[in-house]
Amino acid sequence: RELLRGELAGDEVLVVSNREPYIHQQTANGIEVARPASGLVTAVEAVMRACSGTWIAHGSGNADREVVDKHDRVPVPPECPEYTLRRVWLSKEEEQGYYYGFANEGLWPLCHIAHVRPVFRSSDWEQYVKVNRRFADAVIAEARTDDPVILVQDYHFALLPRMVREALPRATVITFWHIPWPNPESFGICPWREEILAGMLGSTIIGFHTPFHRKNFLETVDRYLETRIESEASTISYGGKLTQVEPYPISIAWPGTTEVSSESQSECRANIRKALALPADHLLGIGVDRLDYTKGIIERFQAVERMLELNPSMVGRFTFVQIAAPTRSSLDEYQSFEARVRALALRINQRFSNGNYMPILLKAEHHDQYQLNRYYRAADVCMVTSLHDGMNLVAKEFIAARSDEKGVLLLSQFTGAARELHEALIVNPYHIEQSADALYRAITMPEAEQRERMRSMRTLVKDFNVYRWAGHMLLDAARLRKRERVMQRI
Ligand code: GDG
Repeated sequence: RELLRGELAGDEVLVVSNREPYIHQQTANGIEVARPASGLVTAVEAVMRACSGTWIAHGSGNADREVVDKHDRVPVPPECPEYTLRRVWLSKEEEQGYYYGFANEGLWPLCHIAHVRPVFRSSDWEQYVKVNRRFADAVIAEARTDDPVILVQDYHFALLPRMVREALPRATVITFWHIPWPNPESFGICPWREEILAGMLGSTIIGFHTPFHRKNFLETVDRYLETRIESEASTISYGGKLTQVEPYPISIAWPGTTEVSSESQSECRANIRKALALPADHLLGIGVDRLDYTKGIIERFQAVERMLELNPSMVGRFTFVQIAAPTRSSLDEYQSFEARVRALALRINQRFSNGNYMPILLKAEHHDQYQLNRYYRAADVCMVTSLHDGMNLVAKEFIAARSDEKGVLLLSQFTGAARELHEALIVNPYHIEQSADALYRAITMPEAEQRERMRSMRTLVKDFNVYRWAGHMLLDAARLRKRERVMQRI
C-alpha cells in the first residue's frame, strides 16, 4: 500500500470501469449504500483507497433524479472518503445495447469457453461505440493534467483507450482485461474484431491474468491486424504506437478488506452451523459466485450428488451451501441458467432429503462481505469449479479467511488461480467423477495435510496481494513514462 502511494506520488490517477464500487439505493428507509458482487470492484477498490484519484463508472442505483443529481460526483467510501466516484448515467437503450447486449451477450461468452454462443447485433455494437465515447469524454473532462495515469477496466471499454489517446497523447493508459482471452479462431467470429483490437492498442500497457491469455492476445493481433510484434519483449507496434502486453495476476487485499469478524474461528464454525440448524460436527462445503453460467455451479452440484451416491455415510453428514448473487438477470441465458440451477438443487435435495436434512442449501441472494467471510471461516471445503475464469477471487478470499490454516480448496483447472494455487485440489469440473472424488478427499483430509496445504497457499496470497498486482502495473508504467520523457528530449 505504501509502495503504491510512493509510486504514484504526484501522478493523477483515473480509473474507468462499468461497475461502480458503491450503489446508492432509494429504499423505504431512505438512501442505502450497497456494495456490488464483483471481483473487479473488490480488487480495484483496494488500489483506489491506497492512491485516491477519481473512479469513473456507470451509475446503477435506482435513486430518483434528485438523489441522482446529488450523487454525480461523490466522495467514497461513504464512512471515510479516500477518493472520488464520478458517475456516468446511461439511458435504458444505451445500457441495453452496450452492457447487456454487446458486452455480456457478445464479448463475455466470446472470451469464455463455456459453450454458450455469443450474440452479435449491429444495434448493440452501435451502443457500445457510443457508450465508449461517452466514458472517454468523461475521462478527458475529468483529467486535470495532460499526462494522467488512466486505468481502464475490462471488456466493456475496448474502444476507449484509442479514443482517450487521441485527445491526451501523453497519457499513460493501462488496460486490464479481467476475463480470459480466447485463441484467434474463437475471437475471429466477432464481426468487429479489428475495431476491438485497434481500440485496445491505444493503451500503453495491456494486462491479462496469465501468460496464456497474453499469448492468445498476441496471436490474435498477429492474425487480424497489420502490426509489428516483438514476442520476446512482448510489445506490439501499431500505427507508430508501442503497446506492452503483460500478465499481472490479480489478487485480494491482505489482510482482507472484509470486516474482521468479532467471532473467533471456532465460534464462527459453531454459530453458522447453529443458524443452519445443523449439528456442531456437521461437514460443510461452501460456494460463492455470481449466478453465472461460467462458474460451473451445475457441475458442482452434480459432483456433490455423485459424492453422496458413492459415499452413503456422508448423507446426513455433509451439506453444501451455495451463495449465488443475482447477476445480469434480465438476459434470457441467465434466467434459464438460474432455473436449471434451482431445479437441480431441488432434485438432489428430494433424492437425499431425510427429515430436515437437505444436502444443498441454495442461497440465491446477495450477501454482504461480512457474511461471506463467516461462511468461508465455517466451511470444511470451498468449491470453485468454474468452466473458465480469468482468475477467480473467491479462491483467494477463502484462503485469506482461514487464519486457522484449516479447510480445503477444491479448484477448477480452468481458472487463472489454478496457475498459482498448486496446493489446492485441482479438478476438471467437466469430469464429475473426479470432482466427486476430490470432494470426498477434501472432507476426509487429515488436519495436518490441510494445514500444510493452507499454510503454503496463505503465504502466496499474502505475498502476491492486490497491491503487488497494481504495483507491478504501475512500476512498468512508471518505467515507460520515464523512457518516453527521455526519448522526447533526444
Ligand atoms: C471477474 C472475472 C476475476 C460474490 N457474491 C457476493 C459477493 N461476491 C464477490 C466475491 C468476490 C467477487 O464477488 C467475485 O469475484 P470472482 O473473481 O470470483 O469473479 P467475477 O465477478 O466473475 O470477476 C474473474 C475478477 O474479475 C477480478 O479480475 O478474478 O475471473 O470473471 O470478491 O466475494 N460479494 C458480496 N455479496 C455477494 O453475494 N458482497
